[in-house]
Amino acid sequence: MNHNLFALFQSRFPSDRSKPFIETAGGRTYTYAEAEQASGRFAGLLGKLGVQPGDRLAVQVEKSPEAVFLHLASLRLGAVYLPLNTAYRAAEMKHFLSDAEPKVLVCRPEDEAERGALAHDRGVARVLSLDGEGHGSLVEDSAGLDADYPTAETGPDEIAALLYTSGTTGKPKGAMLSHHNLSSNLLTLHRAWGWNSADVLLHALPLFHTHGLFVALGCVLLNGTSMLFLPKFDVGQTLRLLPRATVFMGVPTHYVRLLAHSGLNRDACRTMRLFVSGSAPLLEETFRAFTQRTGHTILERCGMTETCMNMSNPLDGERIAGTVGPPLPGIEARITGTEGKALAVGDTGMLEVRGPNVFKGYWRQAEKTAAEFRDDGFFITGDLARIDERGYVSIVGRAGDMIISGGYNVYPKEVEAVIDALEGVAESAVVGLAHSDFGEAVVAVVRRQEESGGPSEGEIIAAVKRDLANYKVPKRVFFTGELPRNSMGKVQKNVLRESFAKTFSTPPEIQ
Ligand code: MCA
Repeated sequence: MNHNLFALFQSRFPSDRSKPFIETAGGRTYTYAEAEQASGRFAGLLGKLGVQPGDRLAVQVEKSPEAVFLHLASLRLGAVYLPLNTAYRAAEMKHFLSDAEPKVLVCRPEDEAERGALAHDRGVARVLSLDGEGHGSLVEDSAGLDADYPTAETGPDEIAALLYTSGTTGKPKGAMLSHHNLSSNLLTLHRAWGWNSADVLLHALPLFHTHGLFVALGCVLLNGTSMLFLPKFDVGQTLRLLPRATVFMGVPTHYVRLLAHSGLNRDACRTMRLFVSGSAPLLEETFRAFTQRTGHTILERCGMTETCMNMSNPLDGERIAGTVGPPLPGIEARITGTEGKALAVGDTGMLEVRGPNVFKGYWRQAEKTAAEFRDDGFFITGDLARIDERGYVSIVGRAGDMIISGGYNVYPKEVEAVIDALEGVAESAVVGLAHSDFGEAVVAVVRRQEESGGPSEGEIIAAVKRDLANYKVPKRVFFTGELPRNSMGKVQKNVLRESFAKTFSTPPEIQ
């Protein structure tokens, strides 16, 4: 049996390949035949460029149907797909390209010169381009190639994708996801969420993270049906297309913004059967407001880059606000205290999970991988949680200082390193403060070497904007003469969160 994820997807394509797969916001439709042929041609080109099974394929491109076909091509080749957030700046890309050592990089045409130089300096054999409209050397150079590319035979534990997730030390680590990690989890989700032949997904998520690339796109591919495909989330476009969809997946910010628009009502949701939320905690007020407004109860689930999905509220059964539901079938969850001892039902501690969905480890980081697994194979998620008597899991916090802003993980150390390197800055502490749109917003508290001298708030924000992805940039920078520390000398970020929460004004109401 070929465990290649593409082979599984292809086995579920409609026998009539002329069936629609993607309909873009502009109304253009791509069939399953086009997906099969384009991904075959792309695989043929990448193979000609020397991409072998196990080689990394780095991709930093705008969301487009061709980007989906490129992901399928990578799977067909048995290559390791490395999707990169389009907001990543050159400084971040240097790390990814040095660490992953991809054979080929596919980037936006406008980035080709700068990213191309970075890539060549790090031994990348070839740089191809792809823009949001489906043009670029990837498409041109593969145009005449044979579309019938034989899917590589892969074992279940071979790596299908490498997704970087920052670490508390600030340097992102590559999470290795195998073909079986993904196929087992997607088949579980497809069943658990009741996918059927009438389903149409409204896809408004980016394609460079688990939620949009595996959970949303993967369920559609397993279902062999179509999706309405937005280049990025837009409230108006979403409301326009909802009456033609049956399933929507989003982060809490999507739901907050939809609720802020008077166009969200029962009529707009008349064809919908399922709204899924994840990537960040859904506020109970958002959960309730959405039910009141639309009559639909959001299904909140929980996952990680390292595990894809772990828990989910039930499709049929009570969906409880503030919980992410019980573990999915085939996945075990437990709460542990110090030294990994299992705690009693209802107690709060570290959430650990075990199952076929749990990744193969961090790329070239054996020690960090070992540190995050127990001897019995449970993965230490870093989330603080409790499990109630019905088995429903509630995430109550995070062990580290990680901030989740609009569904993206932000690790304070990465931002603090940029600020601390600035002339005139003595030290900084980055925390997440409540934000009505993004859930949490990145905020920096800075102690300057001189009370009055040193960089201004605007200069600090500009400096971070230069080096890091836009969503990591502090929304505010506050100055202080002293950072609060505990007896061990560790900065007390909880104290900062309390003292600055009052001063951090929430943004003007969204439309
Ligand atoms: C954009 N901005 C943000 C964010 N996104 N600021 C903080 N947090 C964000 N997430 C800022 C930009 O820097 C810019 O500021 C301004 O907002 C407008 O940028 P734009 O790109 O237009 O923003 P947007 O279109 O409003 O995007 C907000 C968004 C987006 C739709 C919530 O962030 C998004 O699509 N989030 C989804 C993330 C996701 O897919 N997460 C799944 C990860 P300025 O103008 O000052 O530069 S997978 C995962 O978490 C696990 C595995 C799981 O369980 O799913």
